[in-house]
Amino acid sequence: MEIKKEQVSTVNQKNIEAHEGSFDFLANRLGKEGIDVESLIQKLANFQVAIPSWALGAGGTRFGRFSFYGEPSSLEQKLDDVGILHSLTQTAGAISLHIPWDIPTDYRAIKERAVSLGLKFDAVNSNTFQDQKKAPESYRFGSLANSNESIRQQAIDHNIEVLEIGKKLGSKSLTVWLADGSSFPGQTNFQRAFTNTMESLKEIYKDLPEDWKMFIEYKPYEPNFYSTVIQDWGTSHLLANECGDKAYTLVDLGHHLPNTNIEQIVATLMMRGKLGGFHFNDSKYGDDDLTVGSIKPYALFLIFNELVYGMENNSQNPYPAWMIDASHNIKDPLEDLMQSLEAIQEAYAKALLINQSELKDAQEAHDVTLCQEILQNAYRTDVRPLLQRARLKTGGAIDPIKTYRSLAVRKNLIKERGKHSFATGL
Ligand SMILES: [Mn+2]
Repeated sequence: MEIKKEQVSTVNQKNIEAHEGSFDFLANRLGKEGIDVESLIQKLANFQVAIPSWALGAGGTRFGRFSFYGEPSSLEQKLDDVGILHSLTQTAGAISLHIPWDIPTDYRAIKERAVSLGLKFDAVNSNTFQDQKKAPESYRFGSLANSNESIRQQAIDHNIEVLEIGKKLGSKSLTVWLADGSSFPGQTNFQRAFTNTMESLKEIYKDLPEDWKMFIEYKPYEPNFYSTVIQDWGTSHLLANECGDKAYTLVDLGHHLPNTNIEQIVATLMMRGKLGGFHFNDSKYGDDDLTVGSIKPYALFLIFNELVYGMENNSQNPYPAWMIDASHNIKDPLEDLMQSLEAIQEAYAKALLINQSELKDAQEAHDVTLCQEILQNAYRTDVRPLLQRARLKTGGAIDPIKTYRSLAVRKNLIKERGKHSFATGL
């Protein structure tokens, strides 16, 4: 199913009056505060977030999985789903594939389909956290960190194969997340596991094309519960430095222990030019993979404050790769992703409202109260009319979820694909 521009604009007509009223009110206020509303809207319109192929079906937990009807069961259908998201939000202009779940059979056809839907191929993701059918070696006790050389080699070869697939699709980055670690004290030698991981990553890095980046993701626990080899941003940063200029740290919001100051990590990495990518999700306890902004929207805003600051002041840091990394158990995955995109854009827009020079003056005057006022004035502004205007400008929906529902998209997908279609993945 494809959504046509005319369908979106027909629904928009019903909501245009309300939008214009709220937009004019806000634009007037922001204009008086000296904010260039047009350039802010352009920044929002330019901001694109990659959708991972694995978020399009219903996710599961270790207790089971409840299928969501009309799921995409092929790579083509996954592209179509991201196309639906993009046509409504104009913010989801890229897809991130997971290998081996999404190996194309016909590269040319897949590329043509992506172009016709206005989508690019973002980072490709390798998978050495589960065993593949017919693979001679098992990753039960680790992959790139494994003490067994032939297991490490199998994992290195897999990553190189992922690079080859990505090259054929026009992707420009590889994300490596490892489940490697230990569940019991004494199970592994920390130093040898780190060294093995470093040497393995260097082997993969040798095959990285000149114009590619390698993102090294970290996570403190799960599926291993005593230690993980790449447990935190510092370890990832060490490894990225060892590999070279094209290797970066990737921050996943859910991969931190409770109350970690993630915005400070972002600031440090950008200052060092080493923040490569960002995975959005939200959590209450651990790596909960909940909808972005559903639990801690203020923390997300504070992170965006540092991202905006870094994008404006740290030319040594490349433009980060943005991706949603979430898994939805009980909501329609497409609705959930639209909520995530909205929350990301909202946090970004609010961060753009912060008057950085006023904040700097207040910081230097040690006026703590004013510093907080400046941040919270921006945070408390309802920026949704700006997001709506950015979408209108690019042919998206004023209200993506309402439009999705009024076009009965899920019903049409079920009709097309059947009730029990199943998305490949975990
Ligand atoms: Mn992630």
